[in-house]
Amino acid sequence: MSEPFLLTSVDGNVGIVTLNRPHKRNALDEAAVAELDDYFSHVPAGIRAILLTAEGEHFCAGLDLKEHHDQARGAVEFLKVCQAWHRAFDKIQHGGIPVVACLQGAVVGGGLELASAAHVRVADQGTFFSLPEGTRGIFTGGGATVRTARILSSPRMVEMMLTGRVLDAAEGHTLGLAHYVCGTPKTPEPARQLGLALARKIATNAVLSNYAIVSSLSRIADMSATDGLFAEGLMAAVVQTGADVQQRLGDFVNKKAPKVRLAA
Ligand code: 1HE
Repeated sequence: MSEPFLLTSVDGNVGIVTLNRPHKRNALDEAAVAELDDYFSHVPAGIRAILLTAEGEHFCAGLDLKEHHDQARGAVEFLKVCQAWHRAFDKIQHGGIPVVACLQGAVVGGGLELASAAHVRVADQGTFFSLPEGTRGIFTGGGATVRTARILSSPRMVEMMLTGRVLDAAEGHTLGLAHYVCGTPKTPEPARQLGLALARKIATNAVLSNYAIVSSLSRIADMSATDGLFAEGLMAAVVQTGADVQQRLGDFVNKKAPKVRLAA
């Protein structure tokens, strides 16, 4: 039997999911996508945030081009592969649990599609982003036209795909592909430590607030303004019923809660 693609563990109430195919630069074959789907369909009880990391020098080299080449898939077969990616990545984005991705090295093609499904992205200085589908004679099929285009804007993504431009960590940061950049190239540990710290902090938020944040914003973006405002009100009304709302508000009222301040 082949080694599993995902290594999973638990750190308190943070689930840690590690892409573990470094010898193939964590390229995603059908089995890998099925493992991602399985994990995010059955997140262990009690997990309140997830850290998505990768073994080796590269986060993810995208679609397994060898599998794709060897299978010489027809149109309908590849449509089904893309739909499997869409299902798995939708569970990451809309599963209700915040996902923090730690990026290093190549975040390309389907690797960028995977990173785009995460809610917070922390990159090390050596991270680079690209959508090389045009040069491979294929097209994005893991959700980039929806998720990555919303991060970058469609015109920017068109330019990136046409020219095969490779963005470095600083450019990716400016464009929103990474929310944080830290460490030095080829030393993913600082980014991983920051990612873990952020995941632990996110895990202290109210569960229903986190659910609303990761489940509703992208969906409301698809709605008309009228529908969006109504959905926002409904979501706020549901979050309001959370078990610890009164406690959290009471802590503020009784001056026991931290104030909002810029970090020193
Ligand atoms: C792979 C893959 C892959 C590496 N599928 N096997 N993605 C790409 O176009 C990116 C293709 N990969 C690369 O450009 C480079 O490999 C990297 C920049 C990511 C890393 O370079 P490097 O020098 O560290 O590694 P390497 O020597 O190129 O690769 C090491 C091994 O990983 C090698 O296999 P080996 O058997 O010769 O050791 C590579 O063949 C293998 N490998 N990347 C399969 N992607 C749903 S649609 C999504 C569409 C896309 O994702 S298009 C983008 C595809």
